[in-house]
Amino acid sequence: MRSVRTVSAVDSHTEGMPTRVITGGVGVIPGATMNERRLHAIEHLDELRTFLVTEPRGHAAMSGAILQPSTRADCDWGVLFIEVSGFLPMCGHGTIGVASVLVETGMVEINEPETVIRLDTPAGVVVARVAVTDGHAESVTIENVPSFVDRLDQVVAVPGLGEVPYSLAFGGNYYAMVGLDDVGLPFDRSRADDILRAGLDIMAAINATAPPRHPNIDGVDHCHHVEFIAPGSDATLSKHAMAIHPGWFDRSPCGTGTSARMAELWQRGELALNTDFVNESFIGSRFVGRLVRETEVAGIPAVVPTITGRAWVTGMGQYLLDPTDPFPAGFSF
Ligand code: PYC
Repeated sequence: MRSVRTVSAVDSHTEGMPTRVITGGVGVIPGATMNERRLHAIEHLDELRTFLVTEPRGHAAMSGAILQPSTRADCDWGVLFIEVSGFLPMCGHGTIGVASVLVETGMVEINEPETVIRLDTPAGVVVARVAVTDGHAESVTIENVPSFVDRLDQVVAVPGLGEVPYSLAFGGNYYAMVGLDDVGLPFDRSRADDILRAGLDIMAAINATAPPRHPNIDGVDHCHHVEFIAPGSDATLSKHAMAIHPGWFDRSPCGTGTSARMAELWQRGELALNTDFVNESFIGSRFVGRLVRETEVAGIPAVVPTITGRAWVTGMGQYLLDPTDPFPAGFSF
């Protein structure tokens, strides 16, 4: 075999959603913070991301995380999140996958029954508490970055859909939250293409007219996720279809989306601190969320969420690049 690039990975899935955890072959990405590394990677390393997540090594709903040395003394590892949609500031299912892989591979000191791992992410410090039995990661609770509402009960004009009511919140990424009833679609995977089309059109309309901008994190300035809320959802149990740019659904219940949704429910006075909120994905898998304290972000009222879910290791591999490969950066279909 010949290869001009060799990248080592441990593959996992979190409640159905893949996280390819990159453990070697990338080197240290320049930047004094993980967000600086993310911005550097967006500019200079996009072909590494597409090499790892698009076809033929990945697929249209692939996601991963590149391990890095932490840029902070108080964290164990740094993480850069990669997806078909780009380099995310934060990813909940990805963090649960990373924490599980770190435990299962012994890349952190393991304590039973709980191993605490502090992760340096582009959006801030995320603490993962891994329930460990006999060296096995049983479940992970992450304490996410502060989450807050950007706007409530707005309307956006979307070609083909008309005036669509939505709210927008940050939970590590920006999420537009839209009732499926409001776009006349059922919570039914047989209508996935129609739901996805509606989601992409809503994102485009929001980004064209009133894109969000995080007050503290550079380069977080668009909405690439639409959380379509199923009829009958409430502040105890919510079901949703998460449409993500450029055209796929989260298979997991989406940790940052669950955080954004809890911030919205809290802002409406419908979800109190320290109360379980169950969020179910389009494939029926679940995260349990909680809001653990109030805080603020640049003067905006915010909450700190925790998300509990499970991840499983699915494989280990080395991804190679033959010098004659006609698709050195992969491709999207
Ligand atoms: O779990 O936060 C998440 C996530 C973001 C995009 C896909 N999953």
